[in-house]
Amino acid sequence: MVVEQFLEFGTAVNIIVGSHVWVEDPDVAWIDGEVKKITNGEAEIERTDGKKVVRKLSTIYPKDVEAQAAGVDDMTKLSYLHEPGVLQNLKTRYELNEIYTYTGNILIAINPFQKLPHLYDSHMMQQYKGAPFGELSPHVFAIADVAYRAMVHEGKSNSILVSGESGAGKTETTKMLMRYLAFLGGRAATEGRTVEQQVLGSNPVLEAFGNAKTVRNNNSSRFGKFVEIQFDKHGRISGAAIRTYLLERSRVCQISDPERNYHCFYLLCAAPQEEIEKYKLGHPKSFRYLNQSKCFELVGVSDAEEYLATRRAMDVVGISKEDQEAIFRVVASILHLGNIDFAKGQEVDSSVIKEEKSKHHLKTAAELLMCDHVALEDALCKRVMITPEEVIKRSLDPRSAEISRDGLAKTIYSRLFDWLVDKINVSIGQDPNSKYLIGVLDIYGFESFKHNSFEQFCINYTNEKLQQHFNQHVFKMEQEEYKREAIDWSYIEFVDNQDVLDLIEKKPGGIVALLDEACMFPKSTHETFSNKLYQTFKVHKRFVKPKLSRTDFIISHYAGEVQYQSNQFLDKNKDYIVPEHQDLLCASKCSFVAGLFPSLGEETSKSSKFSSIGSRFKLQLQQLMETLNATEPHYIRCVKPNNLLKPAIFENDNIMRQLRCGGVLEAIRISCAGFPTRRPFFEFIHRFGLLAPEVLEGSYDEKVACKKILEKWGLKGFQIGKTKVFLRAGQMAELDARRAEVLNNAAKVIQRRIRTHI
Ligand code: AOV
Ligand code: MG
Repeated sequence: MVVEQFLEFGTAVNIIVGSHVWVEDPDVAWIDGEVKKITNGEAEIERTDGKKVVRKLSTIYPKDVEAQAAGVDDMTKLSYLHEPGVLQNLKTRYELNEIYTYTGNILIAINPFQKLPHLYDSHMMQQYKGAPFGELSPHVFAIADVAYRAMVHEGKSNSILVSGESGAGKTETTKMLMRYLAFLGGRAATEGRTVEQQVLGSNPVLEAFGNAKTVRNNNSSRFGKFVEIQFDKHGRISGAAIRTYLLERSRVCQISDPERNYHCFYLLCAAPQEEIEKYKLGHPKSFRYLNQSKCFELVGVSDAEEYLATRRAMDVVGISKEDQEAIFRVVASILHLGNIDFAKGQEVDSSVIKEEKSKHHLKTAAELLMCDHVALEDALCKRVMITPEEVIKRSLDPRSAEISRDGLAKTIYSRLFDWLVDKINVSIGQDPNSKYLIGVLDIYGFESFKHNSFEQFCINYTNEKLQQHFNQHVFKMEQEEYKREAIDWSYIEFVDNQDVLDLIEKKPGGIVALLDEACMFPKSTHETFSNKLYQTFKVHKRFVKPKLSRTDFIISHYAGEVQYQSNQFLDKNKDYIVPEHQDLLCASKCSFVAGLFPSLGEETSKSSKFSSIGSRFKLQLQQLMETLNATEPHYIRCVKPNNLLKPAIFENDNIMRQLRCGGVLEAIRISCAGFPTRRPFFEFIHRFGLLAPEVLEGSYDEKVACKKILEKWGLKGFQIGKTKVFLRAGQMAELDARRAEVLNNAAKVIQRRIRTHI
C-alpha cells in the first residue's frame, strides 16, 4: 500500500548500479542498501544489515547520500522527498532530542515522553518573540508567534489546529501554545486575576473533570476542545471562549482494566479528611464505578495534591467556594449512586433496593443531591405510564433499574461538565469589542480499533472535516508559493474527501440523517438501520458491507478503512433524559443541582421526542468549520513515537502510519504532485554546475545558467521561478545520478593519467 501510494511520485527512476536506495521491510518499514545489479526492471540490493534482496525498481527509492548528519529542520529541504527520506530525517532528529520539524508551514511534533524543561522556559519564550519564522529551530512557540504576528499585522483572526492520535501530545502542545500567547498578549502582573491567568487556569479544571487514564494515555482528554482567545486592538488578551465537543459519557459507569474513571473521582477520594467524612467517602476501591478496574493510582501523580491544585485552579477561574462545594458534592453523589444494587421485588418484573448497604448509599446520594430519598428510589425503580385513561406507575425489573441508575449518573455528570464549561466562559468573559482572535483546537485524532462504535464514528467524521480543511489549505499554500515565483501550476490536482463527507452528512440520505430517521421510528433496531445503510449505499465507493457480518458497516476513510459495529448506534444517538429523573433533580433543594436540570415545561418534559446527538454534533462541526474558515490556519501534527509511552523509542511503522493518517504524507503528496524540490539558483549551480561547466564560463546569469544545465540533460517539466528552480518529483535524483557519473568518470580519468605517468 505504501508503495502504491508513492509510485505516482515517480521517484523510482534513475536508479543505477551503485545507487544507495531504500527498500521496504516488514519490520522496520524502510532499510537502506546498495544496488548491485539491475536486470529486467529488478534490482539486486545488498542491505546495510548484510541481507541480499531482489526488488522491483518501482518499489525502491533513492537515498540521499549527502543528507546532513543532523537532519534538516524542514522536510522541504530534503533532496528526495519520499516516505523513507521523511522517516529517516525525523528519526535522526528525534535521537538528538530535536522533537520538532517543519514540513513547510506545518509543524511535526514527536512526543519526547520526558520533561525537556529548557525547551519551554521563559528564556526560550523571549527568544522566539518576534523572531522571523524559520530562523530559530522549529518550535510550538514559533507557530504561536507567527499566528500572533499575522493577527496583529494583518488584522485577521488566526487558528492553530493541533491533531494526532491519543497520547501524541496534543493537550501538552495546546497548553504550551496558550502559555506563549498569554506571554505575548498578557498584561503586566496586576492585582487580582487576569484574563490570561483564567484562561490558563481553565486547563487543570477541565482536565480534572474531562480527562482520565486510558491504555493509550495516562491523561487522556475525553472531549474535544476549541479555545478562542480574543485580543483587543493593542494585541492584548481581552477575553476567551471555550467550546467543548462530545464528552465520553459511558466512562462514568463503565471502565475496563487498567483504565481509570475521570480524575475528579479519585481526587475527591484523596481530599482532606473533613471532606471525606462530609461526603461519606472512602478508598476508590469501595465504589462500583471505580473498582471495575484495578487501577486506582497514577505513577508519579498524587491525587491528594491534585485535589488541592484543582481547587486552586477553580478559585482562579472564578468558581465560588459554594459552587465548588456543590460540584464535589455532586461528584460524591455519583459514586454513591453507583453503589445502589437492586433485587427482585415481590411483584412480577419489579425491583427493590437490595440490602442495608445499598439503602445507605441511596440515602447518602439523596442527601448529597438534596432530594427526597423515596423519590430517588421511585425514579430509579419505576416509570410513569400515561394512558388516555389514567396515569400508572410501572415497576422496572432489576436489570432495567440498573440501566436507569447508570443513565442518571451519566446525565448528572455530563450536565456538571457542561456547567463547568459555561461557568468558566462566563467568568473569563467574552470581549464584545474584540478585534480578532486566535483559536486553538485540541481535538481527538482518527481512531480505528477492533470495536468501533458511535463515538469513533463521530471522531472520525470530525477528522474527515478537518482533513478536508487541511488539504484545501495546503493546496492553497502551494499555489501561493507558485504564484509568488510566477510559475505555471495549472495542472496540479489533489484528492478531495468530499465523497466521504457526503456519505456521512448529506441531507437527506447521509448516515447521520438515516440514523436520526431510525431513532424516530419506534420499531427500528440496529438491524433495520444497517439494512437501510446497505440498500442506500450499495454502490457507494466509500461504503462497504463486510462479508462476515450482518450489521457492521465499513467506511473507507481518508486514513484507512474502519469497521463500525452498529448495535449501539441508535441508543448512543439519543440524548434523552428520563422525565422521572428530570422531575426529581429539578425539585432538588440545592439550587446548584436544580440549576443543572432546568424545568423544560410540561409539554417537552413528558413527550419522548428525542434529540439527536449526531445531528447536534454535525451542527457543532459546521459552526467550527465556519469559525476556522474565517481564520488563517496553522497546523501542528503530533506524533506518538511508541505505544510504551517511553522516551527514546522510535517505532518506524507506527510513526509512518500516523504521518499517513494525519495527512502529513498527503501534504507531501500534494507537494510532490507539483514541484516538491525547490532550490535557490546559487545553491542549484553549486551542486550541479559541474554537469555543464561550459555554461559557467565567464560571467553568467544564474537563472539562465540553471535552465541551460537542466536542458542539457534533457529534463522536462521543471520550472524556473524568480529566485528558485522548481523540480518535478525524481528530477533531483536524476541530476544526482548524472553528477555521480560525472564525478566517477573524472576519477577514472585522473586514475588513468596517474597510471600513464607511472
Ligand atoms: P493527547 O492530548 O494527544 O492525547 P497529551 O498531550 O495528553 O496527549 O500527552 C500525553 C503525555 O505525553 C503527557 O501526559 C506527557 O507525559 C507527554 N508529553 C506530551 N507532550 C510532551 C512534551 N512536549 N514534553 C514532555 N512530555 C510530553 V488524548 O487527550 O489521549 O488524544 O484523548
Ligand atoms: Mg489530550
